[in-house]
Amino acid sequence: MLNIKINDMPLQVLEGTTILDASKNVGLKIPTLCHMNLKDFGIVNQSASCRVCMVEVEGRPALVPSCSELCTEGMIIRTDNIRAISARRTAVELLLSNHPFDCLVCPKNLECDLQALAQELGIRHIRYEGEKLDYQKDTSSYALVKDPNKCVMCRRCETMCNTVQTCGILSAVNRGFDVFVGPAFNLDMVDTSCTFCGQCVAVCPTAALTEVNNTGAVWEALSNPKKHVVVQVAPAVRVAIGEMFDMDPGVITTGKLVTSLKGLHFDAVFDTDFAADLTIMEEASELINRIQNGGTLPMLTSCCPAWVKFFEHQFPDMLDIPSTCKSPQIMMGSIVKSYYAEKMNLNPKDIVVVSVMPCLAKKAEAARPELTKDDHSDVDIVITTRELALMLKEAGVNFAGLPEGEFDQLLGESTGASVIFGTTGGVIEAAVRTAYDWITGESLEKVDFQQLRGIEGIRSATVKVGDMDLRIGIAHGLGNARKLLEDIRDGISQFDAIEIMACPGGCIGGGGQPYHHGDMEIIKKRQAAIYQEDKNKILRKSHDNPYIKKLYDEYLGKPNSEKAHDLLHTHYVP
Ligand code: HC1
Ligand code: SF4
Repeated sequence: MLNIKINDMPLQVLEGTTILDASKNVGLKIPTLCHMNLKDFGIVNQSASCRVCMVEVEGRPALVPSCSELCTEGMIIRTDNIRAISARRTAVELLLSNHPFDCLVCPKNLECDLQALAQELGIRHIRYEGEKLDYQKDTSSYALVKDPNKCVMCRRCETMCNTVQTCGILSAVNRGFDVFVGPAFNLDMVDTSCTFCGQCVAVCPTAALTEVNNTGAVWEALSNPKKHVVVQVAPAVRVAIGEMFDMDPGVITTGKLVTSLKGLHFDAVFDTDFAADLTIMEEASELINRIQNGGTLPMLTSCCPAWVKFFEHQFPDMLDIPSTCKSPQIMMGSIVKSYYAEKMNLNPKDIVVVSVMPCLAKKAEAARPELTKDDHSDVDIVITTRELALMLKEAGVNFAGLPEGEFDQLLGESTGASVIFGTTGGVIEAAVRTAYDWITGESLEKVDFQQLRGIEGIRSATVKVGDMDLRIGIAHGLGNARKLLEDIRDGISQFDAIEIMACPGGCIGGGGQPYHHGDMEIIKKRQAAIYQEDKNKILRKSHDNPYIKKLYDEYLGKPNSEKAHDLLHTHYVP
């Protein structure tokens, strides 16, 4: 233990503690911009580039950045004197000196950390005038927009992309005033191996990286009387959207969400959870088939589109191991434009399927050419949790005060198994619940598989299914996924089934969710809410969903039937 003093307060801290963390532990706030410590995921961005967190250390002639300076025995620190405060103001003024001043129309207006800092530090006048950059925005992808003019070189996106996701897309381009973070040779994002996971967007403090905003397209569809507009909502949205309306993280808002969407006049409000149940029917059948008939193992889950893009780019030699199942979002679109269209006597071309997703990669997934059939896409427009919240704000909806609504049938009923898709470990737990019943011919009583839950990046468990030991691997975050796959390729690990989600925490931590500003407690509260929602359900196994049974009886036949294959399965391209 080290003895230190912060602002005259004697403290004991562990060796290796930074001044910033020591201050935080005793409730002192030192402002930062570049710093990011997602400690449960072992992620720290310590570039110390913004110089906003400067503090005074007795005996040191210059101020020091508290995010990277470690405490030493006897250190005497001042975080609150005028010298430290004016250094912070100067650092922020310098950042603002060449930053665009279009805050009122900026996509990050009121969500921007730089704007918040200027406000907190009482900056009313900028003493410096720097040269403004005038780069083109990169709007090349369906998922994200890169505006180099708003980059403050905090390098948070780089840490996410290169260290956590191991995608290696982002690094410093140019030098001096012209510097910004982008792909090598300033390539368009669409020409890189970007997975569109959106984790760079999730941590960008300004609007240098934002999502492609599709809210205009949704308003347009809703105002077109010739279109039948159907909306679906992903599992993770319901435990996070409340945060955009001052509700506590982890409040379950499923019913309010449905009411809010009906209020926007969608013609039908369906649940992606229904399609998650459908995914389990197909995926569990595929897994059992592979196990019993000597197929390729392990089978990898395929519902996360950033993960799909990652293995297509990084593991082209292993394209036979992922499940061929389309993701629940795409299965829903496919069923809406076939089964539902037939039932409602609608031409699929007159139906617009809108998805509300916690994810940016879902935007790119919907645009994949192989997910287009007979000249129409399975899903037409994807908006994120944040975009839906913005639409509801535009419409003046008092979200927190809404009554609880119910999803529409035929495609609105779901089980607890589908809800847990929203968190790491949930998809495979849902698959095990069904595979167990199907393999043993018995009805599993205890459906909570605690051994598959948690927040560690790579987890493994063996689940007894009758006489069989089902070996399961789980990874979240693409860096963890890479490690797991490399171990499989090298024969170090052997599994029967593996779940991978690209975002830390799974979809609850998706790039389209309300910004958590690095507070991991928020992710944990969303996760707890997902498991609570599962517990609240009367039915907790996908194959018990009566509307899923109806869909197979009336339309698809059996899981993995020819029709199911045609509508619900896909292939991968290296
Ligand atoms: Fe997900 Fe999925 S769980 S991928 O995280 O399989 O986005 O929420 O919708 O499709 O169901 C996301 C969430 C989501 C799909 C499902
Ligand atoms: Fe990297 Fe993901 Fe951002 Fe693409 S979307 S640049 S892969 S962090």
